[in-house]
Amino acid sequence: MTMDIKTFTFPLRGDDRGALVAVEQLKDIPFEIKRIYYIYGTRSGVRRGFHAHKTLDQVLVCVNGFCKVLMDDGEEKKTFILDKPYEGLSVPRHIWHEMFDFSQDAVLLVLASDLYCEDDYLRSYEQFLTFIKGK
Ligand code: T46
Repeated sequence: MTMDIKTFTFPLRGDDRGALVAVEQLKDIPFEIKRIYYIYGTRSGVRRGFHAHKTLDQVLVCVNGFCKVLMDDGEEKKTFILDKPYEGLSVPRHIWHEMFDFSQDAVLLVLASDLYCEDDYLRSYEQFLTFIKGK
């Protein structure tokens, strides 16, 4: 199986005043955005995530600083670096993900296809493997 992770380069609409990036649902990313959240002030050495989602699709954008994202579909693992405020990285449903190596100034913006629902999380790796094997 090859992991279907997409990267998006958003159009830059800046001018001599500085940069501006706009992201539109169903145009720049392939789903309707129902929720936005962001992670910042992550302490050095902290690793976050450690879960997959049953139905949620997301796009991550590191709008300041940088961080890394490990993605795992149960067979293959890939690590991505997010360090450009005009680039998005998809985290599709059914992908185990971990975010790490946050720079001190990192701001990780997340565009999500649905509202927060704790029942959508697969928070243990065993639960994740059982879920994807039963697909
Ligand atoms: C994900 C990665 C990329 C809420 O109440 N509402 C929300 O919308 C979110 C995202 C979280 N929470 C609560 C749930 C926990 O009590 O905030 C607390 C911290 O969330 P969590 O430990 O899940 O954070 P991360 O950084 O491990 O994961 C987050 C998202 O939860 C997750 O969906 O894919 O970022």
